Amino acid sequence: MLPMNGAESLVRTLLAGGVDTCFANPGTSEMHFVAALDKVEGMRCILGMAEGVVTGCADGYARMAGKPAATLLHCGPGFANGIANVHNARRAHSPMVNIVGDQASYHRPYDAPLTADTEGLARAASHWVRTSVSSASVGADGAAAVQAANTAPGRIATLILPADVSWNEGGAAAAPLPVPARPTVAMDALRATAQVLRGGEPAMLILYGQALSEAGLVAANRIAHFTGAKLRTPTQVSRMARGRGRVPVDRIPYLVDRALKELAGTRQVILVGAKPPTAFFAYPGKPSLLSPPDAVIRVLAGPEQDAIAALESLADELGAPKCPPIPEGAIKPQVLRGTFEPEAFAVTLAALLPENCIVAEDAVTSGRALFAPTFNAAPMDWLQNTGGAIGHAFPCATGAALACPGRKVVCLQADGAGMYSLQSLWTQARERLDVVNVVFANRVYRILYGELVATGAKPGRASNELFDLGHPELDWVKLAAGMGVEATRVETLEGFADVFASACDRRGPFLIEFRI
Ligand SMILES: Cc1ncc(C[n+]2csc(CCOP(=O)(O)OP(=O)(O)O)c2C)c(N)n1
Repeated sequence: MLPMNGAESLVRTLLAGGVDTCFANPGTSEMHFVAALDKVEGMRCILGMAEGVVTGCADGYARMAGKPAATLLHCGPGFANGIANVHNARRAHSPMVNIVGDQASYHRPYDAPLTADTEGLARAASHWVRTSVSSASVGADGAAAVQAANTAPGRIATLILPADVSWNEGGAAAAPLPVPARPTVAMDALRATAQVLRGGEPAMLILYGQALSEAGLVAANRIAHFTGAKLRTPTQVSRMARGRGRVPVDRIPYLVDRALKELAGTRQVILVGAKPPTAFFAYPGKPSLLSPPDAVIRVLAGPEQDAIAALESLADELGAPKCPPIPEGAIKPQVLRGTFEPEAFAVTLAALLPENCIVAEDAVTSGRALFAPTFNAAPMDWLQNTGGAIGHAFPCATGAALACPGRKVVCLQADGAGMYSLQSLWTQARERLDVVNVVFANRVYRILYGELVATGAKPGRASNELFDLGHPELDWVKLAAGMGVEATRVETLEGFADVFASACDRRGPFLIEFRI
């Protein structure tokens, strides 16, 4: 093989490891990596016009492709700009390989303007961080990064690439490193959980990650049907198989009082890839933990373990029937009329979602009622903002569309949150992605009024100014048009139904501003 520089060895290593998509926003320190992308065939490169778009796309891509994309980011500040959606990806257990170009090693002591504590920033958001020290080792570093990202349950790997390490000759592409299999759940843990369920105390299984795949849900349904245990998801799911024919599992409500009510009386909480049920925030006088203080919390499967096998083995251990009926959701999808109201919108959307679509949702208060009414929608996959850093649905939908070119993507985005990453629309237009974006334009940070009251305060002049998005009004039709995405405004559910149905019938990105 001809001699190659560090950057080329890294691109070849990534490709050998199955990483063939790179979301990027490069700068000078990444020029040799970009030149290597020009030279080596096979890496799909997608420009994101803000780092939060780049990292949010990589998250959406990973959730749907089941493998990492690479990101290409510029120095400490570029990585820092992308951290919020790296954080969301981390909470979703999405695998991700961040390549962060940085100052040449000998240039660092001069403290040039973009010099920053890149490693420190990377460490704050990544499971695995390494700075490559020589061209000869970059290939091996890249292979280790891919291995780390692919290690269950899915990890954030960040490789910092000083410019001279990138451009110096002596690079050697590395073969993929083996990825450890998901550890299985020990028989003792299965038997102990079966014992608890046989005891008949009110139990709740909280399912996350793998457990929310179709196979995981089917196994969980066997257990629930046989023992009477309730099934729930955390408030936000990374990816869940939903719709007709799928096991209808509701989520733990966001509002603490409602969540406490849901979990009241539960004596046994069984975690399957999930964390203990915890409120998003502490509020004066309210508990952090949502399960009753006298409930016992047990782990059936940790996030990195094989949750599907654990659920299946537990169902077998209990002697649960193989194919119990799958419960049906209670609410019938239908197009309703009138102005926006969260539940009526959900019932209407359920009637319209295309078969096998992907829904990316960061709809905040407008999305609170979406789960139960969409149990009887067409079968689809549902992705949510798992880390609570808002501005996630636009880029997540964009990355998901790149991962699954044959599937319609429906993006449900609150307007305030949407302003964090609206540049994703430009990427959707540029890549001609099949995404129908719905923006809930209430022109206010509505949720923050509820949070203000929940913390014991009252709205006043400052809060009204800080939560208002209406002066000037955002015009989403013009914002979308300015980025090459066709858009329409609707003000009623029936108007929405018409436009949404025709947007789903055509290909390419579209945006619907739903005025609330
Ligand atoms: C990165 C980040 N910044 C700020 C917040 C705090 N925050 C949570 S919700 C919200 C406003 C959401 O408003 P909008 O998206 O318009 O939805 P609505 O409440 O109107 O439904 C803000 C600012 C956050 N969660 N994440």
